[in-house]
Amino acid sequence: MDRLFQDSVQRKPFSLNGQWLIKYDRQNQGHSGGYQTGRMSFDDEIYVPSCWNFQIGRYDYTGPAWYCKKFSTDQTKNSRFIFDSVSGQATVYLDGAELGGHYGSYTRFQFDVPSLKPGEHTLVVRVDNTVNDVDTMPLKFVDWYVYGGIYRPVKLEQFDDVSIDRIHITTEWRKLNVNKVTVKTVVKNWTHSPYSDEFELYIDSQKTLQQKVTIPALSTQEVVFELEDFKPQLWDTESPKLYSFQVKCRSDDLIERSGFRKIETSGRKILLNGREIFIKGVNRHNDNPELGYAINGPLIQRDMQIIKDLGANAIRGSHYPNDPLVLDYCDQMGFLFWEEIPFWNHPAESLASPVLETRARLAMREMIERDFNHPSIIFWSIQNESKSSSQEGLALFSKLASDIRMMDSSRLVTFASACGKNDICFNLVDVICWNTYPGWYDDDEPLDSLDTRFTQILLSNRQWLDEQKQDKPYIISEFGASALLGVTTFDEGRRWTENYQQKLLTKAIKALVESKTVQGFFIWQFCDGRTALNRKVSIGRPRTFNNKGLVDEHRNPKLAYYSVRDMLRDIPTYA
Ligand code: ADA
Repeated sequence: MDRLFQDSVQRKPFSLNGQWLIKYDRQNQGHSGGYQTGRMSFDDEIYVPSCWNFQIGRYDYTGPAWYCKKFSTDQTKNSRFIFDSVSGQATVYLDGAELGGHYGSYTRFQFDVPSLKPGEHTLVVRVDNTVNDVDTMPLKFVDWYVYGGIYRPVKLEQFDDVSIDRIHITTEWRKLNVNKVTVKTVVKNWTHSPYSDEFELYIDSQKTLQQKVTIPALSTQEVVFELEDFKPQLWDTESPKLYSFQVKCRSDDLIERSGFRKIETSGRKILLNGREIFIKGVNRHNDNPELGYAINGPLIQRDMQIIKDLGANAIRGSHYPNDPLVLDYCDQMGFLFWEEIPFWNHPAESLASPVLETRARLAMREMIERDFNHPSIIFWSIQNESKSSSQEGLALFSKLASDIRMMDSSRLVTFASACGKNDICFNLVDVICWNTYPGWYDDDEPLDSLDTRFTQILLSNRQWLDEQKQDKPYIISEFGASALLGVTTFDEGRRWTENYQQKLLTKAIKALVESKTVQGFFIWQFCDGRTALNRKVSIGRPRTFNNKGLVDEHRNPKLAYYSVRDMLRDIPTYA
């Protein structure tokens, strides 16, 4: 996995990025045609990581495609093939034999091959980004672009005898002080004999603890370090202090980076290290007009700088697990991050599907396992705008909420509701989040009095929450208006102009701050982004883009960007 820091000293990973061959398989003939061997004729070459939609003529391709890469190794070694993200259903074949499959477009998966023989190998991946109306994540009806392909890095790691597979750092607090830090690692012994070794923990390159451990043959075991006297400086938005944790033994090491902060609620307040915070956030798709989901490091860094400059302190990673690079930047730049699974506008019938349940719970587990150590993440979100007013929603979201709390009790649970006062799932969450679009999807009110209308909505929602005994923080997780870059006017009431968006957002933010009803907001959205091509979505989306960005898809600022920046910079993060 590409990170912003060195994640191992001893490992020499073998990158499988670069040129691959690709065969599109619209008729789904690959299995009967023996494509898993990689011996068919191909349509093209393709660079990995990338989205195939950027190949000429493939901009709208949805369905299966077969990727193939040949590579050579020179010694017999225990091998692990790691895929950071592949769209939809991936099935991986090595030298014609199936290694396994994985469903879920935005998380990491891997396959282990003990004692891989030296020589030339053929790696084939069948990638299928087909979506339907029932049990895919996301569904066919979605307001962003479901790109296809192998769009995050692929690599091969090789091990002699053991591999240190994961580090999870948990903190036990005594009031606002770190009482104990536990560094839990998972170690795999690949060999047929027990492995005994001294395992060492280094914090910021200082050897801190060590212990002798024996891992039984062919098994996986936890090695746990407990730090009773470690008193770290805390991480916060102003001073995002990070520490490096290296666990090493004779034949492997793994480095993680983390920080220490306490996030909790107290009545309606959200407290970071005991201080009440106000969230000034933007929603961001990890997308780019030339690269799609394969948006790279420099472009991600630039987005982060633009958002910092805007005066925001938080980012919602709408609507799927983000690239680990985004999270690394958030950690080191002091952003608060909301992460969610691609559960978007699923109707009640779909929420009852056992296949969807399995997929959603897997996505949640993989996201939390992968991103557990990022101090920037404060919210795990169950879903966006799915039917949380239905019994089907309540049943499934209850399971997801308890899955989250079982895996990680140190963060806040939420979801973005579009059901408003009909929602029956607010008991499941720590923070109530509500998407609302006054002045855009409802046109009851002239733009001039929109601040009054926005305030009325907020007050009435808060009052309703009080009646429901939901004494919890309340956040507006989406609001906004579309504007086409360059379309300006003297007539501010004209939709789609930069002026309308500017006025709507400034009035909304004023109401959000002055009404004192919310603990924060996330503007929809940071930048314009490509949306689905089907008529149902694109008919209301000029250029087939969701145009509600503060900047357009090339990150050129609209008028609203400057006005919002002036406002956000003046809103303090800490009360
Ligand atoms: C929804 C949804 C977003 C986007 C937005 C809009 O609330 O969560 O993904 O589609 O509406 O622009 O309408």
